[in-house]
Amino acid sequence: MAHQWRGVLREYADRLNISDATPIVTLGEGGTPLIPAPALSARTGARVWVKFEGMNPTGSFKDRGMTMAVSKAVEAGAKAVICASTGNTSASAAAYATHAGITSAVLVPEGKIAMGKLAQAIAHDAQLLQVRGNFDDCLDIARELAANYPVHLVNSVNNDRIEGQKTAAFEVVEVLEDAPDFHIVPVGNAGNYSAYFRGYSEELARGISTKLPRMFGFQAAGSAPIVLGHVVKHPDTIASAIRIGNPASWELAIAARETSDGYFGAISDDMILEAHRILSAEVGIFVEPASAISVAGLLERSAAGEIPAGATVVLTVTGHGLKDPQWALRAADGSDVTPTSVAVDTDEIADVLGLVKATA
Ligand code: AN7
Repeated sequence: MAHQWRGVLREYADRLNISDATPIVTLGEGGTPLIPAPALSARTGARVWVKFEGMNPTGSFKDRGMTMAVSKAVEAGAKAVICASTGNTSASAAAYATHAGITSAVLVPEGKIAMGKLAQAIAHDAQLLQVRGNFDDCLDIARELAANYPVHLVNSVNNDRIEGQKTAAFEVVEVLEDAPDFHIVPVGNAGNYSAYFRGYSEELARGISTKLPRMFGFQAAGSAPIVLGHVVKHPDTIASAIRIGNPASWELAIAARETSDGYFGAISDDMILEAHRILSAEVGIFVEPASAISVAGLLERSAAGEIPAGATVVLTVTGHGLKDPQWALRAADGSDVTPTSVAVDTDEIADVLGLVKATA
């Protein structure tokens, strides 16, 4: 029988805290492609690879953590899960909960999550509430509810989430046959940054890899608490997934940066959108704006002379472009892109396309 990828819990059963008693709730997450990006290598002189996490079942990296968190919740007898979310966590929690036959409640900041993600959570039958506050308010309330009511918290403050997400680092090491020199991720709650660091640290300890990558994380300039060193009360960015002012994994992330000789930087929304265009139009990978910050971060660090020629760099792009596609229809000058309309007329269309008939 042809081999089908079995999801991260089964593929990495020996590396995770699961047992025969753990009911495995999976939608086949993980096993995502690590794609060479020649256009980014040409721009930087580094050897650049893109870990395309939009290829997960609900279109983001959250599925790696959610298979673990929901499986462990069901093992513990939970009948309901709860999370706060900027969108992707809610879509993932809703899908895994419904697959397990339990309910999900999700709290999202009103009017501030991408339509694709809102649609996913609703399609997967979540009890979705739009809170008139920001993500940080939603997370405070989700934690309070989980502490006082019979609902299981599946935000990344739940260590099971980080455990599941560390598997992405295992996959990178398998493909490259070592850790890369640099690993770049977008940062919101800094859960994923911390998860990659954990995964790479475990590979090094097992003797599978020879080094830790330098972990580079990027936040949106209007929403950059770790870079600034203080909570941002009113975070703002078009990259709604990482519009987070008080990251849950702040301390883990600082420790990971110190151990890996890493870096946190801030990127403007304009640069995020520029990187989004480059990744779409030059590499052929469509992501949501928050994910494009990995590309923007690479270009910024490269321009600053901080990425040596020939270095191996892995960029995680965290969420699929179809979740929040509107940004592709905005030109570099900010105007709307309007596709040209033509008649049902081959000659006219050839002319508009600039095609010249081949002569015999
Ligand atoms: C596409 O869905 O926090 O630094 O509630 O959706 O681990 O938080 C999403 C975060 C990066 C940041 N890219 O990861 C949520 C949520 C995308 C994301 C991040 C998120 P963390």
